[in-house]
Amino acid sequence: MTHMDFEALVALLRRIFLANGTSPLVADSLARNCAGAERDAAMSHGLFRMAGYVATLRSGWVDGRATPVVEDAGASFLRVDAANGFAQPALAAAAPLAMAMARKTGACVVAIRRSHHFAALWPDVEPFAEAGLVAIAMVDSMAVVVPPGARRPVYGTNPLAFAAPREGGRILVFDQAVSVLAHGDVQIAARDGHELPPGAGVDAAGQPTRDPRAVLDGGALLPFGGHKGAAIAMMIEIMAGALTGGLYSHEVDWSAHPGAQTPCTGECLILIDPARAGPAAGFAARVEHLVATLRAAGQDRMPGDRRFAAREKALRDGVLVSAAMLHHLESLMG
Ligand code: NDP
Ligand code: PYC
Repeated sequence: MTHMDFEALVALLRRIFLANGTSPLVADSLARNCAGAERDAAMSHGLFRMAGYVATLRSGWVDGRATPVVEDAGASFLRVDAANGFAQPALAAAAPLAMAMARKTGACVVAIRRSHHFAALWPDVEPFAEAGLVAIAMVDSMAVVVPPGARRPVYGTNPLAFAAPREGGRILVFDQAVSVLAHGDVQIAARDGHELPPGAGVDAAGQPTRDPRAVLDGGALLPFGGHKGAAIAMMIEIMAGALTGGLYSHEVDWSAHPGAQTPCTGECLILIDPARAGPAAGFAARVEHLVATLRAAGQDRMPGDRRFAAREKALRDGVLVSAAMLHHLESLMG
């Protein structure tokens, strides 16, 4: 195991993306995102994902040099055509205008279509909360989640991320898949020979299973909370796959591109300026009051706490990377 400086890790991943044909802008964006996930111990979307990015780029399914097009669709609505490229550079292209619109009108919807999202979603909301806005992001993915009573998967693992400013420059963030487990965690469990928790998935015959391979080989994941999680999955399909003009998870068809792993769907981001509801400092204080109440009631871990602690440690000591992973990353250069 080596402790790697975070910026050195970003630079290594950047070289891998460039070596596999992305533009410098896309390489910067994805390298920082993926290294950031590893730094934050968000392992399901950290270095483990690099092989999938590279296989997808090599398959021709995604355009690693796409130039997103930002379209002004109203006082509080931006449409973004990611042009079959990655979602993160598309969001970055829209972000300055989206923030200005949210500040001017109180809110802004950013509707991104034809976008590949293969990452954790918190990087898409955190910067906005750090800038004083409330941010909610939704992405649909690929059909691996079976709705209650259904015989086949229809929904994606559809993450939902929320971030709000707190006092003292801090933020409150959650980011969660709509399935009991992210698909990435099922792949990691299969790789490491671990069982899934009960109630996470079914096998190809629709029977409950704790075997990650059975879920991956024709089985499916289940939404968290039964029909309640399924309703959130449905909302995310509509917000990210319909409102944006993108695809639903069940419409993703990469069969002509062996090796492709990044779903090409849509992303919906909603920004709200809390200053419109009263002084911004008052909103942050209200969020802080809720956090204090939760802690006083006995909840000692807020969403985001674990990641922020991992981030602080990694920025101080370096990101822990195994020799085997470094070797693997080198092998992705060409
Ligand atoms: P987790 O279940 O690990 O965590 C979900 C949220 O709950 C996090 O904000 C986490 O905070 C928080 N949390 C976890 N345990 C506790 C606890 N005991 N008390 C309080 N809060 C807690 O995430 P998922 O497995 O659902 O998702 C993992 C990642 O996968 C996400 O980043 C998601 O965006 C990504 N994903 C991406 C997809 C895509 O299409 N791009 C599809 C599906 C998932 P903390 O992070 O601090 O632990
Ligand atoms: O982990 O579920 C997941 C996932 C799907 C697409 C990217 N990540």
